[in-house]
Parts: sequence; structure tokens; C-alpha cells
Amino acid sequence: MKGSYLFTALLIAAQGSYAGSIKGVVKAQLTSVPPAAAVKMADDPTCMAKHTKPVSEEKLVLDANKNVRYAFVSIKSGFPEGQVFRAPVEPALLDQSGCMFAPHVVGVMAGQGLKVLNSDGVLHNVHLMGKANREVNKAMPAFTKKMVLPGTNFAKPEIMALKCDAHPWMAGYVVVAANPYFAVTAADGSFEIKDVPAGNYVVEAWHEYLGTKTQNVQVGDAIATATFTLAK
Ligand SMILES: [Cu+2]
Repeated sequence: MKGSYLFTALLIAAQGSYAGSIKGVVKAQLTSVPPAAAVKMADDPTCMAKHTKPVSEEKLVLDANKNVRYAFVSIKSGFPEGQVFRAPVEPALLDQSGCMFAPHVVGVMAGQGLKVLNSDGVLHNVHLMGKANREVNKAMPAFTKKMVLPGTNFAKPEIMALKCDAHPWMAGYVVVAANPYFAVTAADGSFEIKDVPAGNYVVEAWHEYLGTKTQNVQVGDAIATATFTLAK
């Protein structure tokens, strides 16, 4: 207890300021919501057998209140000039489950690795396409349960489209962020970016279908809130 208090005090002293968090919601402003396309898994009976209910594409996942799932929220600027961020040692996590990428959108920090699981026991291939980073195209045979893509695959910040050439409906994104302050929205559209040093930031919400919006957020020693309304 005493030790952790001391650690917190030292951390605050080192940063010169308190850290807070940014919490909020991403909403969609749409006059009509396009119906989610059904995924046709009939080509692969093994995939189909993994589901008891019909599966839909995850390009636009909204709840009843038009809150947006799988939006990527991140701090774009506002850090002291020349600040260097260290990539987490632990890789981010992506699964292939039910012949879908889970989660549909995953964030990694530049230089961080990505652990990819194959929970399905069928052949998948992880095909990542960016511009700043080199292409990744790695088969994951049925018996390969996991592989780790090193941080060198995600050296530069950008949005990388993800697909599986064995299953044309499998689609997702790996978003490479310049700093560790990002989050992907949950099913109710909510997000939280934790342990943000006090300051004034430009925060961006990006969604593959609804586009991008930014807003200024001031972080002090309390929770800062930010609501994004993305309109098509
Ligand atoms: Cu696949």
C-alpha cells in the first residue's frame, strides 16, 4: 500500500502532472441505417458449423441507440514536442474465431507486436495491407494455434486493412497508432483512454464506414468526456 502510494507519487513527480482518462461515446447520425449484409459461409461447412445464428458483416455495427461499435478513438496531437513513446512489450491480440476476425478492429502502437490466434482449427491467412508498412501475408494452417507478428510489421502509424484470402467475408482493420493512447469502442459505443497525462489534446474518432471526426479535449485530474457524432 505504502509502496504503491510512493510509486504513484514518484510517477506524478516524473510526469510533472496528474494523469486522467478520456471517456466517451461514438454515435452515428444516419437518416437510414443500411442493413448489415449477411455473411455467406456456405462455401466452408466447417466455418458454418461454428455458428447457430446467421452472421452479419461488421462494417457498421450499431446498437438500438445508434451507438457505434468498432470505432477507433485516439489522441492525434497535443503532446510536448519531441516526446517519445515506448511501445508496449506485450503484443496486442487478434483471434480468428468462427471464421471472423475478433475483434473486427484492433489497435497496436507503432513498434508493438500482434499475437494472432487461430481458434478455428481451419486454414486462415492473415493478409494485412498498408502503405507505410510492408504487406503481411501469412498462412495459418489448421494446426497453427498462434503466431506473433513482430513490431517491425507495424513500424509506422497507419490504418491497415485486414483480410483472409481463404474466406472472402473475413475483413477487419489493424490500426497502428503513434502513441499508446487509443481505444476501440465497445458494443454500446463507449470507450475509455486511460492514464493520459494532463494536457490539451486533439482526439480523433475513426470508423471505416462513417469516417473521421476530431475534437479538442482537455485532460486534468478528473475524467474528461468526449462524445463523437459521426455522420455519413
Ligand atoms: Cu479465414
